[in-house]
Amino acid sequence: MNLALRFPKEFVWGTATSSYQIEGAADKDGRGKSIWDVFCETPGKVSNGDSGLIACDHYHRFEEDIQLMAQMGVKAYRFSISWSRVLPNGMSDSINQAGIDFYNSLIDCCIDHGIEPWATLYHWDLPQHLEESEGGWLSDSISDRFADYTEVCFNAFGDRVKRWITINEAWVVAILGYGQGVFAPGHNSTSEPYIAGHNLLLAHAKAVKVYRSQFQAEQGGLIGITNNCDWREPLSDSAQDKAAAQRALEFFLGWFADPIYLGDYPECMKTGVGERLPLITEEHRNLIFGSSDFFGLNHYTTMYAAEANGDTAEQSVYGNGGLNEDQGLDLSVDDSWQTTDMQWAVVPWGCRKLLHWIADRYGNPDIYITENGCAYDDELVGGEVNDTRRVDFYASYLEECANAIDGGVNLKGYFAWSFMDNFEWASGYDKRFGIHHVDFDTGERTPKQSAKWFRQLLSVS
Ligand code: PNW
Repeated sequence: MNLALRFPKEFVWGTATSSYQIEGAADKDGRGKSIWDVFCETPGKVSNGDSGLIACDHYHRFEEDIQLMAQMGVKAYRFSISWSRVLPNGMSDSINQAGIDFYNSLIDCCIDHGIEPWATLYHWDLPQHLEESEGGWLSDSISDRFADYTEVCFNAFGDRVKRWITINEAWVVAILGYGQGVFAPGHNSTSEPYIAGHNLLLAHAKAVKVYRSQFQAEQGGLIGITNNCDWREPLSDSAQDKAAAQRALEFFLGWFADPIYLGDYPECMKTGVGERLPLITEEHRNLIFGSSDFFGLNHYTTMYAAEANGDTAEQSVYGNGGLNEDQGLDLSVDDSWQTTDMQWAVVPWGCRKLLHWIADRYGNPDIYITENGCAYDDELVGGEVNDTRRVDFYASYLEECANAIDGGVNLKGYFAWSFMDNFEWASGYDKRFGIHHVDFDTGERTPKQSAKWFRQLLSVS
C-alpha cells in the first residue's frame, strides 16, 4: 500500500530546526550571548572553528524558508526560540522587543502559509549571563529563571502557538554538555549530568505549571517535552543481555520519561548512580508527575547492548550511550548495518521497537516524533542534490512508523530533521542533515531529492 495512505488523515507532518543552528544574526538586534556562542569561541571545541554567527541566516531569510515548507506541503514547522534573543541576559525584567518582533513575524508567516507553528522553548542556547551569574543548569535557581522566560513567551506568542515543547533532549544537555564535555558548557563530570538533568526536569515542570495555570484554558494549546532515545537491542538472547538492553533504555529515556509518566527515576538508575542521583522529593514529584500533554521523541539510531565485559564499540561522532560505567553495559553495532556520516547506524526496525517500548511502558501516550533524519554529504550538481540514501532512510523509517501505528502505537506526527543543512553543533557545517541544501557562502537553498520525495508523499496523504 502507498506509504502515505498508511498514516491517518490528521497525522502531523512537519520539518524541524533550532534557533542556534539556523538563525545567525547572533550579534544583531540586541540578542544576548548564549553558551553556544562562547563554546564556539573556545579553540578545539567545534570543527573548523565554525559557529552559529551567520549559520543559514534564517533570521533574515525566514520567509523564503517558510515558502519552501509550504511548497513541500508540510502541516507544521518545529522551530526553537532563542532565550537570549528574547531576554538578552536571561532575566525576564529586560525584554528585547526586536526578539519578540522576530518570532511574531516568523509565527505569522507560518500561519499565513497554513503551517502550524510548534515552538521549542529550549534547544540548548542558554543565555551566557545565566551560565556566569547562576551556574547554568547546575544551579537551584535556573528552573525558576526558565519558568519566567517561558511565561514571557506564552504571553507574547501563545495566542497563535498551540504546541509548546519545553526542553529539547535533556539527555544531550546532561550527558554531552556536563558528562562528556563535547557540547556547551563543556564539562567533564560523572556527577554533574544528574544534577543538570534534575534541574532540566524541574524547569520543564515549572514551565508546564505556568502554562497550565495561567494560559492553557484561554489559549487552548498543548505542552510537552521532547526526549531523545536510540533503540537498544540485546546482543544475545541471554537474560543478562536482555536486562542490559532494558537498563540502557531506562538510563536513556527512562531518566526523563519515568519521572513524568511514573513519578520517579528508574530503580536501576537509583542503584547504578547512587548518591549522585538527586532525590525526587514529594514536592518535585507533584510538579513533575503528569507534566506532559504528549510524548515528544527524537530518534536517530540503534545499538546492541550487552552485560559489561569491556568490549565496547568505537565511539560515534558524539560518543556512545552516556555514562556506561553507571549502567554496567557495553554497546556495539552490527558490521552489516549501514551508517550515516555521523557513524550512526541505519536500523529502521529499531524505531518501531522503541515506539512499542514507549507505548507499553508509559500507557500508550500520544507520541510525536519531533526529529528523525540523517547526515549525508551529497553534492549539489547542476542545481540538484540526488540524496538517494536520505530518501531511503526516510522511506524505511516511515515504513516502520506505519507498522507501529498498525500495531496500536498512538504515533500522531513526524518531523524530519532537518528542514535544511545547518550548524551541526560540535561538527560545525561538516555534517549535512537537511532535506534542503544550503550553500553556506551564498545562503542559497536548494530542495534536495528528499524534499521532493516528501512533497510527493504529502500530496497523496
Ligand atoms: C539532536 N547523541 O542532537 C538535536 O536535537 C539536533 O539539534 C541535532 O542537530 C540532531 O539531533 C542531529 O545531531 C543529538 O549523541 C545529538 O545521541 C547527539 C545525540 C542525539 C541527538
